[in-house]
Amino acid sequence: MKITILNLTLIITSFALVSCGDDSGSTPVPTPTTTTEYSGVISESVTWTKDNVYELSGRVVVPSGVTLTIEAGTVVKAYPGQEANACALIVARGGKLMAEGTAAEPIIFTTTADQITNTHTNYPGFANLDESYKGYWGGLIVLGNAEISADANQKQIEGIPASDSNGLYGGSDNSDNSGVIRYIQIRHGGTLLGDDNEINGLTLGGVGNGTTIEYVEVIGNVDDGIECFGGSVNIDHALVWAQGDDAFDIDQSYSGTINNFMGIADAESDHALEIDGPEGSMVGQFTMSNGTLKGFNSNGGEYADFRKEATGTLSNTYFYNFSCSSDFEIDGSTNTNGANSLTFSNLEFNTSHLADSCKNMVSVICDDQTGSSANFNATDVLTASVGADESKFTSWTCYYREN
Ligand SMILES: [Ca+2]
Ligand SMILES: [Ca+2]
Ligand SMILES: [Ca+2]
Ligand SMILES: [Ca+2]
Repeated sequence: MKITILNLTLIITSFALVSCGDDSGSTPVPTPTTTTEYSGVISESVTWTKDNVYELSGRVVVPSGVTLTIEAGTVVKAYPGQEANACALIVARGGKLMAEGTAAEPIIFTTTADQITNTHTNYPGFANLDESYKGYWGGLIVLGNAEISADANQKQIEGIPASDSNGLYGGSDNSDNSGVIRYIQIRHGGTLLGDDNEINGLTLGGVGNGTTIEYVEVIGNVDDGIECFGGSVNIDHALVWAQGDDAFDIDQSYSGTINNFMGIADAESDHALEIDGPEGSMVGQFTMSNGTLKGFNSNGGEYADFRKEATGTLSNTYFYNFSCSSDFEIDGSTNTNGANSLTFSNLEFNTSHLADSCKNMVSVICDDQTGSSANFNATDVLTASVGADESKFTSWTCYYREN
């Protein structure tokens, strides 16, 4: 498929000067002048600039050998699409995304129904849509050549039809570089495609640790906020708010580090953490540290589900506001990856909001713990002494702007 670029609208540039004769005011900010629509494969490297609005239709692919650069402050809006034609931005293996926002000017990926622009008075907060609006488009999918643990050394990513080879991920290069993602928001995505065929806010398939991912917020996604299918990329400063499934989901022996993370559940959320084990012979170790995870006390949001053979370390993480029925589950009677291959340290649970009968959470939630294969070190607290450094999120996320 070739790229189509349509200049849909040309809005007369307007400057927000109250009086033409008054030159003492602040510098006027031009409104975006052009809306540019993309669909299909981007055939050559291109830069998207903040003076335009970019609209995505169907799958938009950054293929091998091509770099998509997105300027700080750029707003990218996606059309809804249906099922196999759901709208997503896909960085294929060998392609690069250089999306370098700043705290003052994050890059926003959202739906065409969202009226936010970089000149909106509430940018980068909400315009007309809040976190409850979900599933208006797909999401951002980055695929790389790093190792995955699966029944083959490359797989087709969820949500992309098997006929599209740009959906393949996995390989042997753990230092693979898919670019830079910094200060971005991903809003209102997660179009459902059917069973086991879902789009997360940020999907990372076999992404290597030459890639930089830091300061990411996912808001109101139907499925998971961030899901890692194998790969070795590290993620710093990630916040997921009001996801429909899990805030952070790990599969296929993801072996990177997620450091300084937050998950804020709503009534529709499932687990804060859902961690699966290897699906092939490669056994990788995930590392998650310095997290703050908020449940939804009345009915939504479980703590965590560590599925059979999950292998790695969760440390310095604070859980609060979860419901009485929430569980912290460790599946399987044995972990053949070796004793102590799943380690929890310095976990704190605040259950002070619950009825007395619900307060002994640590023993309740570990009822599926499996002896030496999982070390558990947790305390019930009133005030957190571990958790995320929230100062990394306060100035640029919707969550902190709106709460
Ligand atoms: Ca998912
Ligand atoms: Ca789940
Ligand atoms: Ca999930
Ligand atoms: Ca999963």
